[in-house]
Amino acid sequence: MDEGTLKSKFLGSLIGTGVGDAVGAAFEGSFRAEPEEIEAVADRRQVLTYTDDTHMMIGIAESLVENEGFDGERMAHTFMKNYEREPWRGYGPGPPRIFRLMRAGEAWDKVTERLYRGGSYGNGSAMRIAPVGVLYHDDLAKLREVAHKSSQITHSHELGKEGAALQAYAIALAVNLEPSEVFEPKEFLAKLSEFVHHEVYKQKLANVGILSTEIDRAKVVAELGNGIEAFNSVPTAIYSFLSHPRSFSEAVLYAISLGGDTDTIGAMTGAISGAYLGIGSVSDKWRVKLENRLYIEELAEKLYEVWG
Ligand code: AR6
Ligand code: MG
Repeated sequence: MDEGTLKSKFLGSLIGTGVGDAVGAAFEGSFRAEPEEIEAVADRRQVLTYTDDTHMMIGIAESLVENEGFDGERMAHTFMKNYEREPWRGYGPGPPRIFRLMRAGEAWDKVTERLYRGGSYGNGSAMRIAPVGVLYHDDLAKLREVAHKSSQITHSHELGKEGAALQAYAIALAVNLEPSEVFEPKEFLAKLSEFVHHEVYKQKLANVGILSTEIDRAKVVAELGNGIEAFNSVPTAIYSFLSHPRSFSEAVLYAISLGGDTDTIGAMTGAISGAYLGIGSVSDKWRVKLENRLYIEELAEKLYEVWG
C-alpha cells in the first residue's frame, strides 16, 4: 500500500471517530431515527461538537504520540487531565470516579478494580481505541496487548477489555485492506471471530453473519444490541460497517439510526469505515464542521510518524 493511502487511513479513523460521535450525539438515547433526519440535524448545526468518546480518543492519541508508544501511567494521567479540563463532555459514570480517586492519590493501575463487580464492561474503552487500531495495524500481538492495557485503566472487566481489542482489530483489518479492491465481508468477519476468545463475542459475531442482509432494524437491535455495554455496541458498529462498506456516510447514518448509544456506536462505526476508506470518504460538509478538526488531524499525522 502506498504511503498516501496509509496515512489517509490514520486520518480517516481518527476523524471518523469524531464525526460519528458528533453526528450521533444529537440522537443519544433515542428509540430509532431515519437517516435523512439525522443528516438534516447535522446539516443545521454550525459546529459538530464531540463528546467524551472523541475526547478520550484524543487522550489516547496524545499519549501514544508523546511516548512514541504505550505507557499506562502516562495515559491514565492524560485521561485525568483532559477530563479535569472539560468534565462536561458527557462522560459515563465510571471514568470520572476513577479520575477523582486517582487525583486523591490512589494508584492508577489499581483504582479500576473498585468499580462494578469485576471492573467495568462499558463501551468506554472501545469507543476511544482508534489510535491503537491504526498504530498497531501490522502487529496483532501488540495491538491486543495495548488494547487490553489501555482498557485496564478504566475498564478492567474481561468483556470490556475484549470489546476494546475487538474494535481495535476491526480498525486494523480495515487499515490493511486496499479500498480499491473487492471487499469480502465474510472474510473480514471470519478473522474477527478467530480473534475473540470470549463466548459472548463469538455469539454476537455469529449473529452479525446471520443478519448480513437483514433490513429490519428492530431485529438488528434485538440480536446485537445498541446499549452502553461493550458487547451490546461493538458488534453493532461492526455490523453497521459491514452492511455499508463502500460509504462512510451510509455506514455512520445507519449506525445512528439504530438508536440507543448513538454517539458511541456512530464513533466506532466511523472509526472502522474511515480506516478502510480513508479521510477522503468522510464527507466534507461534516469534516469541516468537526470541532478541533485541525488538532485531531495533526495528532493522526504525528501518529503516522510514530508508526513509520
Ligand atoms: N456490571 C454491571 N453493569 C456494568 C458493569 C458491570 N461489571 N460495567 C459496566 N456496567 P462506565 P463508560 C454498566 O460507567 O463505559 C458515555 O455516554 C453500568 O451501567 O464504565 O465510559 C459515552 O458516550 C455503567 O454505568 O462508563 C458512552 O456511551 C455503564 O455500563 C458511555 O458513556 C457504563 O460503564 C461510556 O461509558
Ligand atoms: Mg459520548
